[in-house]
Amino acid sequence: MSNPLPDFPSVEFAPMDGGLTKIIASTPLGRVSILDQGAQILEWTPRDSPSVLYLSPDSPPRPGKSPRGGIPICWPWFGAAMPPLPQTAPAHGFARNQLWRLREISYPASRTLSLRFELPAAAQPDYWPTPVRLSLSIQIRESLEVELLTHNEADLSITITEALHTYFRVGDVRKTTVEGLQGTRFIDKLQDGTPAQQDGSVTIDREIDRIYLNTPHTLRINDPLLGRRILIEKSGSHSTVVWNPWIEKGLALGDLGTEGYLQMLCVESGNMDPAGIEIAPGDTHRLWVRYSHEPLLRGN
Ligand code: TA6
Repeated sequence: MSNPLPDFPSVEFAPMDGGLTKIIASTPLGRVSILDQGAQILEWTPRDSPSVLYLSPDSPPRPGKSPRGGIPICWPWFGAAMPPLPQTAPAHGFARNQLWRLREISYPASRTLSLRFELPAAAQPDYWPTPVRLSLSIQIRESLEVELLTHNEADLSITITEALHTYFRVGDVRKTTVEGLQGTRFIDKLQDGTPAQQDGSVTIDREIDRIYLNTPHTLRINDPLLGRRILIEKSGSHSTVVWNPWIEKGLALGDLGTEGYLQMLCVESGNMDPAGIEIAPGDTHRLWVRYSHEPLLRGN
């Protein structure tokens, strides 16, 4: 590791172009960097493993545009903005393009660090006036825990769709598999939303863009090239997206280089089923994910 981990948790603030700030949280167990815009986790490098998240070198942080990689937050809608939202409303919601505030740094246990960010109410655009409190908590241990809380302060129910749009770094996506989705139904966004069923593990040999429904359970990403298995445990998430743009779409994105698609795989946890999640007045919806990693031994 170029920059060795400290003996004690520490937090540094690095100014970025466009007045943005990168928060670098280091502990003896790993390092996480977070952009204040979107409270977007950019990198997570555990003590004994290469970076677990993919971050495109061709997508530097810019005001109002989330970098391609890390864990962008899709909220309060997933995918394209649908009427009655204005056509100018951004894909995947506005939360990832707004400046969040770092509200709390705590050390819940030795060698552990926790940070909590809040989206200021003023950051909510006029076309989405609903009084809601949105916060993101990040806990760094051997694993990385991410919790997105949506507290409905309105006196009416609200319905949202949401995702932690996580880009994982893989050795070669063509040799990577996703386990835990076998037998589940999915919406294939590349086949006009045609419903289908997953047969066996998910393998990637072309563009893939699927919303797997009723998938609250733990998933595993097997990466034989990096000799690593990534585990995704979650709660408050009913659906999972698996996405890789492959060659053509990867080039068309313009910020993934020519071969970036080979080193990334999005396995997104959230509630992307178009029906969404309904939150009653005064209630809080909790989306929680724990990412961890373990060696992938040959044959297992
Ligand atoms: O989650 C998959 C997806 O909805 C794809 O359809 C593609 O649009 C991807 O998100 C990237 O979205 P972004 O707005 O970050 O470029």
